Amino acid sequence: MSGSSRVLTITITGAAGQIGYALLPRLGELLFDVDTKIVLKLHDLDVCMPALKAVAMELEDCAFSWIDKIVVTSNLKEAFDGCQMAVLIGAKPRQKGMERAELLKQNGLIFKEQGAALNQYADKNIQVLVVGNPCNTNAYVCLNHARDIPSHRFYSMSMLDQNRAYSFLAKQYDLDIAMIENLCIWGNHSPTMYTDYERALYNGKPILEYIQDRQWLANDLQEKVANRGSEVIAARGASSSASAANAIIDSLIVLVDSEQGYGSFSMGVYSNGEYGAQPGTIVSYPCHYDSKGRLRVVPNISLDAATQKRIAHSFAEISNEAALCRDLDLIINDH
Ligand code: NAX
Repeated sequence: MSGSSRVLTITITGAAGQIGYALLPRLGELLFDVDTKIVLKLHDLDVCMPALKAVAMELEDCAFSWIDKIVVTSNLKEAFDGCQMAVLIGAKPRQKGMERAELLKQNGLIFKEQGAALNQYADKNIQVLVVGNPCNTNAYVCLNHARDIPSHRFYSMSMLDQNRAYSFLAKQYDLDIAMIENLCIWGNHSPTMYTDYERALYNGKPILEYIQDRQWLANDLQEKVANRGSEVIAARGASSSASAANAIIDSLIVLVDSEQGYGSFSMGVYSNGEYGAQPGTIVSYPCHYDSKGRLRVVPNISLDAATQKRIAHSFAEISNEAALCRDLDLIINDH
């Protein structure tokens, strides 16, 4: 490393894919300090090595001052050795006609292997963001095979859903998106997720003071957020990449810098049973940094019966996926 004092080692799996391509050039946005540089470890399957080498060439050709070194590998030991932050994107996509159980099984095997490798080779203070779907359950499998790494260091991404909700709301009511806060996602990254508009703020005041149309918020907004991924696939013939990469950057910024004075944000975190979820599963909640600088689920949110019911439905889906993983022998004992 030339003349700089710190390095942050970040591993990206599935780096040769669509999201990887949109994400990698933006990772410099994580550095708030010019003295820090990133060692980038790019992992993908053997068959993708030529494509991944090309991505590395392009990154070199960007002449980024924030890159210390790029490692291209299909070997998990090399990928995770000393890694301080991992973004697990690599996953098997759902094929036409594939049962959800089969999808869970194929991905569960990937995340089981990666959890064990993280446990063996990564820095024990690592933070792991799981993006590959089904991301909540993949994170659950992964942490269960990384028993020496604290479970609360595993996250799944719900920031894209949050960003979609911000955007739909701003567009529908012609709002300044920069003035919206605390619009968070509860539950699974799936159509059962719940967008919590009741606690959202606009210009520091409850958004419900500005928007009277509860029908739109309780129904249309929910559907729009839940269906946006499919809408992009239908239009583009591929799933969201640029917006997913952007949401990864937003999530990582929250994780690397606890001192930005955020309000609430959406993150799939290790549940201790908050608000009735199954303890040990990975659940998206409104999160914040508490007074001690710890990332926590926002406490004492009062939920009316209708909201509670919707959230419970999504929590139940996460529990069912966890049970399926146990049936498939992807989990031996919960943490
Ligand atoms: P691509 O198919 O373009 O790329 C996936 C990459 O993963 C490929 O290069 C593939 O070779 C690699 N891969 C597969 N198995 C692997 C393994 N065992 N180890 C390492 N690499 C492996 O998909 P892309 O569009 O990049 O999407 C990746 C994942 O993100 C998918 O599972 C997708 O469903 C998920 N998403 C999650 C989102 C979220 O909000 N949590 C939103 C975007 C996206 O849909």
